[in-house]
Amino acid sequence: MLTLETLPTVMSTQRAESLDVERVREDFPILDRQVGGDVSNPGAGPDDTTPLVYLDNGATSQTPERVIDAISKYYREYNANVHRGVHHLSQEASIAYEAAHDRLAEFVGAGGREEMVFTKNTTEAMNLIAYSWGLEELGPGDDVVLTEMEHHASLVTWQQIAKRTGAEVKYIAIDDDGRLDMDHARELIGEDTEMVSVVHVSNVLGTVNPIADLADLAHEHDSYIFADGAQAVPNRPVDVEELDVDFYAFSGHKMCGPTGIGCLYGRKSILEEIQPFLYGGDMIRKVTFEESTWNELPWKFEAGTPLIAQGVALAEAADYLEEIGMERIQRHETELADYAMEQLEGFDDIEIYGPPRGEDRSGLVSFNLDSVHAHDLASIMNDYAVAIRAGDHCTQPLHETLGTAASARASFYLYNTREEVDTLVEAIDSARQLFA
Ligand code: C6P
Repeated sequence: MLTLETLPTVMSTQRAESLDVERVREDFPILDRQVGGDVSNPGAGPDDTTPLVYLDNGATSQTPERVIDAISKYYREYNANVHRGVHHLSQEASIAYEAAHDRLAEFVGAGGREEMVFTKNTTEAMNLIAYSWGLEELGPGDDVVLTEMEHHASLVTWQQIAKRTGAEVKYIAIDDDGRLDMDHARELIGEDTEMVSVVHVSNVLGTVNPIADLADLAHEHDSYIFADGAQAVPNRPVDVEELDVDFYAFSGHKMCGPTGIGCLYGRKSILEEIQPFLYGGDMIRKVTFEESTWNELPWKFEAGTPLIAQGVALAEAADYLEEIGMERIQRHETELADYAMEQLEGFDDIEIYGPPRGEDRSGLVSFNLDSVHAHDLASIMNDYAVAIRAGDHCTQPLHETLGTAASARASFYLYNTREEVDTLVEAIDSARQLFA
């Protein structure tokens, strides 16, 4: 019998259970694809003969059947605009859309739907706060503290807002292993700091940053903190209240959801105070020829017809991931990255970026092979039907710090296997021999 005494043991046994990858793979129709033929006509064609090995999950993840079904069900059964009609379909769509906010709020530990704004993606969430809060509040003498490992979504946005307001952007340095230099963080975050904007998990280094410690530092100096969770929410449990952040952003398309939707968590007391980002329908309460007042949260920040199909599908994705278990996904992904690193470390002409194997790092590996440009390497990988990403990964300043213009990156997710890592390593070895 399950008693209070045995419950923790049962739960920890469940947590320890590994993920049944073959079972998970059945949920993703695209993983059956073969590739290699003509690319001008998207979809499987007769010349596609090599089984796909998809290792570009940091760019976008694949979509399980039940999320695809949720999109299809919306369009087949209750497609209507929300908050605008008393007719049956509009009511169904409104209820589902609002419930999707509740679901995503719960998924990341937010207080409720008032704290969960749907945006186009992480980038738009970042711009929303930068424009709504930053343009109003920042001025000469104020600092915005970022890190050297920020994605352009954060770096370019704050850089531009700083130029327009006279504020200064400062960057916390990284050490040789790609971790944040926390002494430098303590030096930079001070009385003049108004915003600390930091990536939770680096999309290049795999570093998992100490967000709660940075939040403490920021709050000690009456600064806000914004964490970019684009590479964190898909693959680890995230609780914004535990992290004690003021803002937190992530994208649906990296967590088994559709493209075109992202989420912004914002502390209710702040969202209530700041101005809207976009103006128009649905975000207003009362409009006269002279004045307008704003709708309640979160609709104040969702102008125009919102992302209805995407919202309900993203809620389905959250259900899917949680049923599998975020801790289990995190462990699986980390094990794959570990296994890949272990093998790549065996080649002395490969440089791997980020913290050493075995540390808390996410399930991606960025690297360079001495003799081969990252783009050429990705192109050879493609001949093996292995999808990886090459380039600066929207982190040009970080790559400058790393002393390279580009890197290759394999990023793993819940449906990847050790055999796929073996294929990756074999393909890299072939590239080496080709260019030797
Ligand atoms: N990184 C990658 O391949 P959007 O494009 O708005 O959904 O996400 C932007 C973004 C913000 N922060 C981090 C840490 C990210 O990794 C990304 C997206 C993709 O690494 C595309 S550049």
